[in-house]
Amino acid sequence: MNQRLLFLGPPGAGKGTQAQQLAARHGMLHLSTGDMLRAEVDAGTPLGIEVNAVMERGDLVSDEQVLAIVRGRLLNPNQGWLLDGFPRTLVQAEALADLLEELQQPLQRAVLIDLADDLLVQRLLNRGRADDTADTIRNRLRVYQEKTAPLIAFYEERGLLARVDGEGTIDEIAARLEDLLT
Ligand code: B4P
Repeated sequence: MNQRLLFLGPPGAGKGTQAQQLAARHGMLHLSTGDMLRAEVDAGTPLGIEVNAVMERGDLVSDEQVLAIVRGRLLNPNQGWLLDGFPRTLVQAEALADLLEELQQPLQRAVLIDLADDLLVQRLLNRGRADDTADTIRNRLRVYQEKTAPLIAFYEERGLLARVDGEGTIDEIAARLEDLLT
C-alpha cells in the first residue's frame, strides 16, 4: 500500500500496536516518534539523556527535538509511510505540512483512533512501561487534551480526518482499519 498516513489519538489508544501491524502487512515505513525517542534513551545518547526525564513525567519532548529526528527519516518517496504518535502539537503539524510540501509527499489521511479514558488508563496500567504509572498517565491524558486534541480540528478542516473506534480486540480494530484504508 503506497499510502501516506498518520495515526492520531490519546495515549494507550493502540496507535503503536495497530501501526506496527498495518505497516508490516502492507510494506509501509512505520515511524514512531515514541519508539525513536525510547531508542535514544536506551542508547544513552545526549538527546536520550535530555528527554528521559521529560518522558517519565508524561510531558512532551520539545518540538525542535522531535522535528529533527523525523525530518531525516521521511526522504524515501517510493514507499508509503505511517507516522505514529507524530505530530502531537499544532507546531509539529504545521512543520510537518511544510516538510511534506517541500518533499512533494502530501499526507493522504489522518486516522484518529479514539477510546474512553477509563479504558485508556486500564490498558496503560496493564502495559507497565516506565511512563505507565498512575500519576504519569493522568498527566499524559491532560497533555493530550491540551496539546494534541486540537489536531483533530486541524485535520478535519483540511478534509483529511478519518475516525476509527479504538474499543474492541486488536484484531477487530485492525479489521476496521483495513476496511477504511483498502
Ligand atoms: P508513544 O510511544 O507514542 O505511546 P502512547 O501514546 O503511550 O501509546 P499508543 O497509543 O501507541 O498505545 P499502544 O499501541 O502502545 O508516546 C510515549 C511518550 O513519548 C509521550 O508521552 C511523549 O513523552 C513522547 N513522544 C512521542 N512522540 C512525541 C512527539 N511527537 N512529540 C513530543 N513527545 C513525543 O497500546 C497501549 C497498550 O494497550 C499496549 O500494552 C497494547 O498491547 C495494549 N492494547 C493495544 N490495543 C489493544 C486492544 N485493542 N485491546 C487491549 N489492549 C490493547
